[in-house]
Amino acid sequence: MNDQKKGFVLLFTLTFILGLTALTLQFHRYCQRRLARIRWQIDQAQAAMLVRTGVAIAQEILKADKNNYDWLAEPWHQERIFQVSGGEIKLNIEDESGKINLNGILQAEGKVNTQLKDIGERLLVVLGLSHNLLDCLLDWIDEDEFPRVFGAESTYYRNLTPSYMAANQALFSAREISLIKGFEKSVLEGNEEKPGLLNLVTVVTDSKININTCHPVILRAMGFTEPEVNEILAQREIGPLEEAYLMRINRNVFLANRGLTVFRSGYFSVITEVKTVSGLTDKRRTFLSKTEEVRVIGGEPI
Ligand SMILES: [Ca+2]
Ligand SMILES: [Ca+2]
Repeated sequence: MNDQKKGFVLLFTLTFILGLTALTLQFHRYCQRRLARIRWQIDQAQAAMLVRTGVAIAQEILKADKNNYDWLAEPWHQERIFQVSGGEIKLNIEDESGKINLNGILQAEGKVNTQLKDIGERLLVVLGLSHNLLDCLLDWIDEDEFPRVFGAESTYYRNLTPSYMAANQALFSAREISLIKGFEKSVLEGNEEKPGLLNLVTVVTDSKININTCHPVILRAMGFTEPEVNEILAQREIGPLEEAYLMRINRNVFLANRGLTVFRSGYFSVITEVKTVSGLTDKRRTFLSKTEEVRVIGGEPI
């Protein structure tokens, strides 16, 4: 073989080796990406399994509560942390029946639940807002496109950027109210002095409010005065409330709200904060009904 041929073979071999190396590197990067994707999918599945485990534990905790009241000093309300083989689960159970059901204000065929509407309006006032804001909420939920005096329908929302339409149906989630005119972020999230509306309202209950667990501002919204609320809170530190006690505190207010007041809850939510062994985190709220058995009725990421 002459030198020219040898040079050609060497050049061909080098080019071949370089090409093969490039291909190998490309394949290696592809495998790494695939592996990362598979690891991510396994992590996601692991986190979902931890959430399901947490919810199942919460269901057992609530099933074990068989007394005729629900009160914040009961075991179901204690925060729990579990270390399991797939990671860590932090559990908190909240009482949805301690909140105001916004969907309940408007009943079938557009009929207004006046008792609940009164509570809703007074709640807005206690939070330092105008009670007229409720008109916007009712317009958002009601089927028609006729705005109430202080309300807003699609004509208003179509002029926003980005524009959208009024839902004209029951709220899917309490967070949906951020789309409604007047329900600004500060109203929803609150501040050091005032609780945020999002912590006080729900869309999943039968509209009955558990007076043993509701926030003090909801007691104010029912019509109890501030000194009366303080007395009720002191009593709730000692034990669950009773009808006779509330009649003594303020007979008229208790009777005015009696149809909506309960001492035992039918609806709860479980907040599961999970962390897989590889560090993936997930936080979600799962809604539970305890009206007959304890069953899952919905959920959302937080
Ligand atoms: Ca109980
Ligand atoms: Ca409407």
